[in-house]
Amino acid sequence: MNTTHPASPRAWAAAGLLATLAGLAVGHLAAALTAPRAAPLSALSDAVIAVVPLEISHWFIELVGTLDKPLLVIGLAIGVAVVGSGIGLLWRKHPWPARAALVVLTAVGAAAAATRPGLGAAAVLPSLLAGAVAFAGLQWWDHRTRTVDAGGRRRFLAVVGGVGAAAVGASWLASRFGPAGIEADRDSFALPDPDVPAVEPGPGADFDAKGLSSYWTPNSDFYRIDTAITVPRVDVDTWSLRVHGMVERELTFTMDDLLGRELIERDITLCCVSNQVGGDLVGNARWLGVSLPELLAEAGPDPAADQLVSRSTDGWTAGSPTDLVFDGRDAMIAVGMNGRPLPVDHGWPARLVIPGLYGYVSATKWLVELELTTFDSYDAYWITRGWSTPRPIKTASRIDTPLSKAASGTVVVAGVAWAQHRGISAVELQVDDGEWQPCALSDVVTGDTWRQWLLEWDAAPGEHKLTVRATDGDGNLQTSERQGVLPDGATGLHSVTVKVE
Ligand SMILES: Nc1nc2c(c(=O)[nH]1)N[C@H]1C(S)=C(S)[C@@H](COP(=O)(O)O)O[C@H]1N2
Ligand SMILES: [Mo]
Repeated sequence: MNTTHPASPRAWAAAGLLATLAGLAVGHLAAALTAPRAAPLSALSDAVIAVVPLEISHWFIELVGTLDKPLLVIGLAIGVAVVGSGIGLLWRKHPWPARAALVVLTAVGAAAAATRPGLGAAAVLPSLLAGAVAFAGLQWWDHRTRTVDAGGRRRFLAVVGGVGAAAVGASWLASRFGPAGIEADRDSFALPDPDVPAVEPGPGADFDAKGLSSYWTPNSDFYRIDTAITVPRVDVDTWSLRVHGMVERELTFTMDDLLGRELIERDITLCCVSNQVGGDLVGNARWLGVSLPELLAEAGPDPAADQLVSRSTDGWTAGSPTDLVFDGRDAMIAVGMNGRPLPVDHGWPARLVIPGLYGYVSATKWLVELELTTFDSYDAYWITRGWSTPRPIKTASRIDTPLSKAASGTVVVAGVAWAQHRGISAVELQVDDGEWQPCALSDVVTGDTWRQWLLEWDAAPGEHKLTVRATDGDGNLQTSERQGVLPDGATGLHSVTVKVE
């Protein structure tokens, strides 16, 4: 049978879809081998985050929470797939406009990638490759459908589908074992011993109660918050940290430079300004790194510089008050977290940790620059998006256990409380409308970490409401007034309703 069957519109749309998906897969593979953030969908998502109006992003995050990024990527993938099908459909009758549309789609991806901070002009390559594969695929389909029998369509399906599937598999392998896969570097990184070890908190730092957060949050459980669609992959061998701005002399440090300095180790609790009352965007880790004020001092900071802007390799910035950086607290550039090199998700190879400030104004991951400037002359990432300039962390307390059910009799009620750098001096629990009862507090040695609290409650059957409140190290009681997370952190008391049987 060698007659020509003109392909149906549906077949053209399917061909467009398949060619586009194969293109995306090949583009993804090219990025996985070079710069993962340059993958077409990753770069597009990043670009959308950068340009979308504030109101829309707030509304979206409010609606879907931390699903925001996966949903954005999936939404864009569907969008590109729909456009690809449309191009296939258009090509059937109008091949030239369809070709032009494909070029435009390719250019959008390339432009998104090229304009991502920290990526160079070579970042256009994955998108160009994706476009070329889609183009070649549709061109071939066009040729087949116009000249040969239906068997040719099956071959198209097998070849283009096969190219796409092979690229997906190869990307997966490349992301783990390929040249841009930095996990091996990180895993083989020999973390030195500290010159100044953290003070051991002793056995009294952890009540070790069932359901209670441990004093140290394991790296695998540590909350992660950042704007990165694809986590930056930094090559530690070429990494450097530049100190510039209002300084007497610009300085640049390599990883060897950092490791050659005095290494300090500190327990510091990190928390996110967008943590809801009772939420889990908080964790305590043992950080290893170098003193931030000592390193900055070598550059000779201008006393008029009231803001330290720290910049990530992906362009994200935080602005911290220099008076806090230099007031003697353990502000540090960390390279180790809980005895391991910094996990990639938590900023490998180096990040900032400043006790007493929320993450968005202090805890820059994938750190590459420190710039001394003023608050008047520069607004950092979240400040331009409606969040407050740095304010102290709000005193907070959380019930970890029980959360919903308990057996009558003695019930261990326990949780954590934090007010970094001021410390926690008391925690009280209220059962229903009863008196506030003082809770036992775990032993900690600095005000920079959270403290566990615990109360043995004689629980009678029925439904009971438990409410917790803390007092910080300055003697100020946690406020019961409810406030949302914007612009400077939520307030209010955490309550749980427990069914006692
Ligand atoms: N490069 C970069 N660093 C960043 C962020 C970011 O989006 N990009 N988010 C900050 C915020 S808002 C918080 S709360 C902390 C969270 O650190 P973690 O993910 O290690 O817990 O990282 C901070 N550092
Ligand atoms: Mo945050």
